Amino acid sequence: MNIDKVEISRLKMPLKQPFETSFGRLTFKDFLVVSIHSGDFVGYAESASLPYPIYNEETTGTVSYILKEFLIPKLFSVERIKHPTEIHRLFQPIRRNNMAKAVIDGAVWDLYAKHQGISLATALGGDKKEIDVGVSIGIEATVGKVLEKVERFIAEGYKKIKVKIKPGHDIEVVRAIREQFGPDVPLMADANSAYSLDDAPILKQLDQFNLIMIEQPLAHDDIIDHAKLQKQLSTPICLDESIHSVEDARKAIELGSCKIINIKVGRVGGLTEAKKIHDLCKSNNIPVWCGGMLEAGIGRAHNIALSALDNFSIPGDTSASDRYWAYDIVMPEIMLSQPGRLQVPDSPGIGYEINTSVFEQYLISKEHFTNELIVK
Ligand code: OSB
Ligand code: MG
Repeated sequence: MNIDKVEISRLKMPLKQPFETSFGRLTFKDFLVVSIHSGDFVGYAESASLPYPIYNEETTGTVSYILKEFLIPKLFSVERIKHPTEIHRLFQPIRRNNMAKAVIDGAVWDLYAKHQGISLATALGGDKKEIDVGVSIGIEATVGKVLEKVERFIAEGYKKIKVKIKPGHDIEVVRAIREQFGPDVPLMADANSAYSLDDAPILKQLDQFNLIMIEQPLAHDDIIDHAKLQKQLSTPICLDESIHSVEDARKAIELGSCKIINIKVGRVGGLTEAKKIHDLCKSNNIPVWCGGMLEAGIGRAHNIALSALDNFSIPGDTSASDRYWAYDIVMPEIMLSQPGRLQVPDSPGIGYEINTSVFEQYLISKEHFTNELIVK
């Protein structure tokens, strides 16, 4: 594939309702859509970044900078791309900045699948036709408000209910959900690094509620204390923030820091690395699931394709478009095909078209880059 042009669009989309975690409150998503043009084909991806460096160190501003200064010039430095796995290698000399790398990696994967006339899921090696999905519920002003949301999402058939917790908003929330909805609701809690090892007695109390897992209870950069904590808990620990690469995953598995891994394409630097983590976990009997970063439709479509791989055996956070958005940027919008299930598209690439009128409505700026080194 020869790359003719790269476009970066910056979009700002209001969330239907604020989304709060232990690290802060979000009222909108500010992100980039990168499109990579090659002949008649266009590959798309969206940045997982948030407007503030509160989940990881990246922001939509840093992603934009790294793309323009380093990654796009590097992309244009190669004459032809034969396979998308070359991108991860190409970007290896640049340290971290995984969300910036992932957006080019993802757009090249979509482009490649379109060139081959196959779905992105097929290109990645996934063969599920449908996936089970869950939903993530933020911290609310009252426990009653959390319960209202749980009720609505159970009614929609979501296969996993994840609630955000933080000190002072934990045992009470989980107990109230179990009391109201019973022991069979597939329930988990995500702490986004809000606790330390000193809080082990509180976290141990969660064992009585039979949660599927507790996600990232301790520091965002820790795998040592998580291993110590896992020895004290019967609830499986799932790592999110701590895992940036297949090497991180290998070390966490070796140490016993977790029994489950949440794979986010942006956090690990793209689909190539995401698949490697999937494969490593599979051979170690560690189930994985696809996390979310409040994506709009393009990011959601990538998550659906990745989730078609077989070791994505726990429902992910990829809910339907209407979970967060009044209008989504893709056509058709992402909708449940059956209660709690999404179809994996079989048309080429991500399998969704851009809804240009919605896209234009949320567009803040657009820049394009062409390969000046190529003489046409
Ligand atoms: O920790 O999984 C997380 C959203 C933003 C940043 C971090 C996280 C989340 C979510 C929402 O839990 C997942 C989603 O619905 O996209
Ligand atoms: Mg998380």
